[in-house]
Amino acid sequence: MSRPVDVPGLVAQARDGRPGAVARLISLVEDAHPALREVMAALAPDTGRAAVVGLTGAPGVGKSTTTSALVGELRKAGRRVGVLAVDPSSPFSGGALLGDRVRMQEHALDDGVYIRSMATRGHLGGLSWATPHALRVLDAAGCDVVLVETVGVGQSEVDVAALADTTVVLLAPGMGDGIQAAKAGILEVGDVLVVNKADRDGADATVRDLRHMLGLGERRAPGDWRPPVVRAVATTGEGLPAVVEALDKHRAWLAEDGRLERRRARRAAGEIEAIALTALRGRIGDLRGGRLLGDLAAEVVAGRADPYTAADHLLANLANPSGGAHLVERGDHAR
Ligand SMILES: Nc1nc2c(ncn2[C@@H]2O[C@H](COP(=O)(O)OP(=O)(O)OP(=O)(O)O)[C@@H](O)[C@H]2O)c(=O)[nH]1
Ligand SMILES: [Mg+2]
Repeated sequence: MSRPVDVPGLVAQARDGRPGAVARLISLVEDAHPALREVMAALAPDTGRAAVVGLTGAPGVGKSTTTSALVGELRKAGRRVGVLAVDPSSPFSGGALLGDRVRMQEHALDDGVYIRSMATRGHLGGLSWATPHALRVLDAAGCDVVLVETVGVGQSEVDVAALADTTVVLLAPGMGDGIQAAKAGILEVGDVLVVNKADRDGADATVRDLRHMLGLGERRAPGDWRPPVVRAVATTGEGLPAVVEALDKHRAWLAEDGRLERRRARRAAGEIEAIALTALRGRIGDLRGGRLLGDLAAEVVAGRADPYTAADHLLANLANPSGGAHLVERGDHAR
């Protein structure tokens, strides 16, 4: 499966913004390819420039349409844009996101735009390291802004916020969207709130509700960020300049007082932890020819050991795999 990869060559091409190389590198991420370690090492010096913007919101609220409109707006200003459409519910690329790709086709021939769908379900921990790795690739490839859209499922809203420098929460008029978002804790992660579909009835009421809710939750110190509520019609591009302005303002606010560095340090810590945990799981799986965990589980099921003792045993074997201590021989299960 893992055919040899010319990492230095690919990385050099990606740094020049060559789409084929960027695509190949992100595929390596999706495949959890063994060459990733070398890829990430080679990319590291070129990362840290891109502004990462996450877009989230309920299904159908207009995330993809807004992403596409944002690309158009950012391109007017000559900025290089990456788009990562992340589907945490699917192990396949494309699929659910195919429709989005079609919509994105107006940007397909623009070499200042790189668009990619990515499936992350194949990985333990879902988004946990695949998306940050793909962000590194796009960052090193010279994207000024990377837009990350997730399919609106469950916790992914909050996950995407943990990855982004700036999180855009999209809402639409009606359906008590604002209230639902507040309940789900989505409003808290929003640095910019966009009321999309403002061409529909009820947009004013939704904006008012949101401002009210944000006011209620307010315990802000001077200098704290106040999430602006911006009205937009993604299908026509109306309001999109105001969205970009809000993103830039948030970016400028982040640049003060080391906020951006702190956010990124938190993100890097999560990424390191995710890699370490994945490695740890792999090592646990490999213990005693891949049988130790199963053997211990059988002991626990049979009532000959408790799960804590079994876990201690697993950890002891990790620290000293050749130690050869056996749970049963040690008599930990005495009963
Ligand atoms: N009237 C109106 N329709 C919109 C607007 N923005 C998006 N739509 C429509 O709403 C539908 C859903 O838009 P998408 O952009 O696919 O929404 P999404 O949030 O990406 O949806 P999922 O990826 O399925 O969660 C499409 O039919 C869009 O054309 C808008 O501002 N006004
Ligand atoms: Mg979509």
